[in-house]
Amino acid sequence: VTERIWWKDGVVYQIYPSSYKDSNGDGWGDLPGIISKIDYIKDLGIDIVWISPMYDSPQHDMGYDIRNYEKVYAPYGEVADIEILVAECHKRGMKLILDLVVNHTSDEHEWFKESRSSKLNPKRDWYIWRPARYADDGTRMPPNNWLSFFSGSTWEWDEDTQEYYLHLFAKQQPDLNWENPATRRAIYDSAMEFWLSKGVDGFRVDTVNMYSKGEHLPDAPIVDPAVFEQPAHGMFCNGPRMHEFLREMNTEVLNKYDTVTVGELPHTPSTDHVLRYVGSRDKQLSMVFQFDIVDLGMGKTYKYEAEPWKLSSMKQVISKWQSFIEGTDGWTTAFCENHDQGRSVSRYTNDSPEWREQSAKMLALMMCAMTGTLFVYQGQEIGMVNSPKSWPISEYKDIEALGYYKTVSERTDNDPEALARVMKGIQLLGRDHARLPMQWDSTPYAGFTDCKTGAWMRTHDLYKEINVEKQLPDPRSVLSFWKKMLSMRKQYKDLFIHGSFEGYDMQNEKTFVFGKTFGKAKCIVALNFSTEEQKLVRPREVSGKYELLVSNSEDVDGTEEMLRGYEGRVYLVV
Ligand code: TEU
Repeated sequence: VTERIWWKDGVVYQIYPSSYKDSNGDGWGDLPGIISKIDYIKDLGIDIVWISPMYDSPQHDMGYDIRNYEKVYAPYGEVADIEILVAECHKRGMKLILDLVVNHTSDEHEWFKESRSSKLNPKRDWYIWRPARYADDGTRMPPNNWLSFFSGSTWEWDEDTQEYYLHLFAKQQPDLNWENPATRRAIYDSAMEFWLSKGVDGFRVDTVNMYSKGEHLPDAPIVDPAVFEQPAHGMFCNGPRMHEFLREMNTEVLNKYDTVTVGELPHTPSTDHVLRYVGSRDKQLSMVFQFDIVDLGMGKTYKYEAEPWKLSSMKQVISKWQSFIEGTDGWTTAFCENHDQGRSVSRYTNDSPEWREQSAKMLALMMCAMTGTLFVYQGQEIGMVNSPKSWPISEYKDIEALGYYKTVSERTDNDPEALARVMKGIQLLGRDHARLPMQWDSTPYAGFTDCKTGAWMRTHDLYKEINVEKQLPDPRSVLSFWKKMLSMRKQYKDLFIHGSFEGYDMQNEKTFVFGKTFGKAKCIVALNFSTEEQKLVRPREVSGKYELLVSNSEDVDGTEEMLRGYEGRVYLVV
């Protein structure tokens, strides 16, 4: 019997603070803006609110570069606003979790300023410093060939102290040295205890498997002889002391509170390895995000060199990460959007005007039938779609996409074909798509802000068609469908949240049919991932009478042999 814990049955709603709601007209979202929407969130059927980094930051990576863990970024508000938000959530029976970003800080954090000030500074060892290597001709080279997530070397030269420091992400995001116990203590106190003592209910843990890098930091294997820096995930993910650090984090901090943790676990394909993080007896993390589903269609070596993906691959990865906890004491997550991804309707289905609502509802139906804790990203509940293809690169703001675009333009001497290819990748996979202002209504800037000069990020051209105000009263809207599905997920929580998953007809590239079973209860979920009608093939393995529980098409009674374009149905098998 699976343990019933609040964070297992709860639905999480992720808020990106810069883009949710601006309350003071400066063009940036803020905490009072979020507080003003708390009843909207509750009414949607949400149990846990997760806010992406709202800490003081120079915003090179939208707050994932933290200058001070104990301060709120001034345009977002102040610490007291988080206390109000906690209280408002708790009053409504909801929980609040924050983002814990402790693989790195901003280079403007006091700790780093001290660390870089001198080799003799007591905090020198709080970050990862290494001497240069020298080529035969005397050229100075970084300590290894690792490629940063945001292009270029992971090493930045410090002229004053004549050493390099490590940054897996931007050069403004130096990596903390977790080998040093004093660093870990400071992280626990400043980034965690400070907020938990204010009533926060846990954390989404950023890049949780990168803290332990080992001592040696060897070169990554050469994959592209033409370039020096190489993708090197295998060299720094899941390092030797990772599990020890997480156990310590629980003993030292988390166990004192009733918390949840959800860790980001990129580049960890082995189910056995993931289980080591999420088994409940060996307490490390409550659950993790495993990224196979959102990696579909990304270039294998360079993300924005997009590749076609197949429905059979999606089925395979969903099936893998739905099933791996069976018979164990571990737990899993279900998600298909976050602030680092293109919108699911545009990536997995069809965002053309005639199909986008139908396919948004189908994805809602699919997600709500999945085992694990469900995560919904702001705007997903109204079927927001990727930025228009007509937008030039100058509308994009994300350090990752712009970094890659610049690398390719330099490397190819602005070859139009290469740049067009990258642009296509960004139009599909860019992180900015999820960061556009939330579309509240059809007033200027989608009701996100009343700033005369607009929002910090351009509002989607389609905000008059896709917005909350329009969808709220409409029983046929994407939003109403999400609400219905979220309440159905609660009603059938055994099957949907805790059931065991089985995929059928796995090679079919048009339809996705899976079953969920819990004790004697069983349901079949059938989804059509195409615009044409597809035959609903009932799995031979399943016997019993099919009773239609829900469809995203209005006038369907369940006896129809054919699934309509982007139709999804759930049948109870009795
Ligand atoms: O992302 C970490 C991560 O694993 C990256 O691979 C990320 O998924 C990648 O940029 C997508 O191509 C987290 C945050 O979610 C992201 O917003 C931050 O930029 C990053 O950490 C650094 O803190």
